[in-house]
Amino acid sequence: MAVSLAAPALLLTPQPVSAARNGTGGECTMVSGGFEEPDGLRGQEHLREDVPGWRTSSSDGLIEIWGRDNRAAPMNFTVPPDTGDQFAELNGTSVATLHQDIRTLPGSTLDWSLAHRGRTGSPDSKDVMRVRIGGVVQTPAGQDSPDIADGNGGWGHYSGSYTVPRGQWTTRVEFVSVSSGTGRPDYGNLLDSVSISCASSLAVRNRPPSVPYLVLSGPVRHSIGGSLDSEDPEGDEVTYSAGAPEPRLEVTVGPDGTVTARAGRPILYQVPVRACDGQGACSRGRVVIVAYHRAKPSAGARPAGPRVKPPARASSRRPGVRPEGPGREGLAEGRPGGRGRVSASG
Ligand SMILES: [Ca+2]
Ligand SMILES: [Ca+2]
Ligand SMILES: [Ca+2]
Repeated sequence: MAVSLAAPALLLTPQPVSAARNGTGGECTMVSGGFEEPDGLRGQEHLREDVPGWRTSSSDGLIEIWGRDNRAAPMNFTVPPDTGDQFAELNGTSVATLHQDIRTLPGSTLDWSLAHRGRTGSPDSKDVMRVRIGGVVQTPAGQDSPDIADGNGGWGHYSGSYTVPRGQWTTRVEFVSVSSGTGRPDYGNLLDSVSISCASSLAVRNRPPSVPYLVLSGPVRHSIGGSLDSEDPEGDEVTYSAGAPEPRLEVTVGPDGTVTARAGRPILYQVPVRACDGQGACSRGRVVIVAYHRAKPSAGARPAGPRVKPPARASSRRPGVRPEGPGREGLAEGRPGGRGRVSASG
C-alpha cells in the first residue's frame, strides 16, 4: 500500500499490522484509540455522544461506532474490526473530522499510527482521509499527512511522525474525512487502532526560564520602572513574582515582568524575584534597586541638570576606586567622594 510523501513534515509510511497494534502510550496517549468504548455494541451505525476522548466536527456531536456482526450497504459482507471488537466511521451522519487534544512536550517527537478502510461498493473506489496535527489554535494551520486512501478489501495501516514545536504543550490530532468512494457524505472512512506515542529524552525535558535580573536606579521618592525579560527554552510564557519587600521601599513586580519601585530613602537593595514557566519550572534572580538623593541647585546657579550624591555603596573615599557592583548601573562615574552626574529618570 504505497503512499507518496507529499508532505515532508508529516511523514507517512505503510505499517505492518503488528506495529499498528502496538499502542505504546507515554505521557501522551490517545484515549480509546480502538473505539472499544462504549463497549458491547454489535452491528453497524451506532451514533453515540459518549465515546471517551473523542470529539467530532459534526454539528450533531454524534460519533459513529460499528461492532461485530455488522453488515451495511454498499458492502454485502461483514467488516471485521482491525483490533478488538469495534471501530469508527469518520463519515458519521455527515462528512466529519474526529480529534483528540493531547498533552505534549515541546521539542519532542509524536508518532502516530492507524488502520483505515473504505466503505465502498467496488474494490476500485476508495475512501480518502488525512491526519492533521497542530496546535489547538492552529496558527500556522498544522501539518497534513498525504491522502490515506483505501478500498473495501482490507484495512490499510499507516504511521507517521510530527515534531512538536516550541511552546506547544497541547497538540490537536485530527482525522479528517476527505472523500467517500460512494459519494455519500454519511458513508466512508472506517477507522480503528489509532495510537499515539511521544518520544522524549533528557534533551527535551522541560527547563526553567533564564534567570531574571534587572537594575533600576533613580532619585529617592520618584517612581522608577523597568521590565524583566527572562526567556523560556521551550517558548513557554514566563510569569514573575517577588519576594518580601524592604521597609521604605515600594516595589511591585507584575506577573508580566513589569517592575516599579519607589524608595523613601537612599538605598541599594536587591529584591528577590522568581521567573516561572507554565509547567512550574522556576528560576530565581533579583531586581537591584538604587535610589539616591537629588542635589539641590546652589543659589543663583542655573540648574544644568540633576546633581546628586551617589549612593553610599557606589562611592568610594579612596582615590582611583570606582563604584562596583550592579548598583552602579545608571550612575555616572563620580569623582571619588564628590558628586557625580546622573541621567535621572525621575
Ligand atoms: Ca477496535
Ligand atoms: Ca455513517
Ligand atoms: Ca520551560
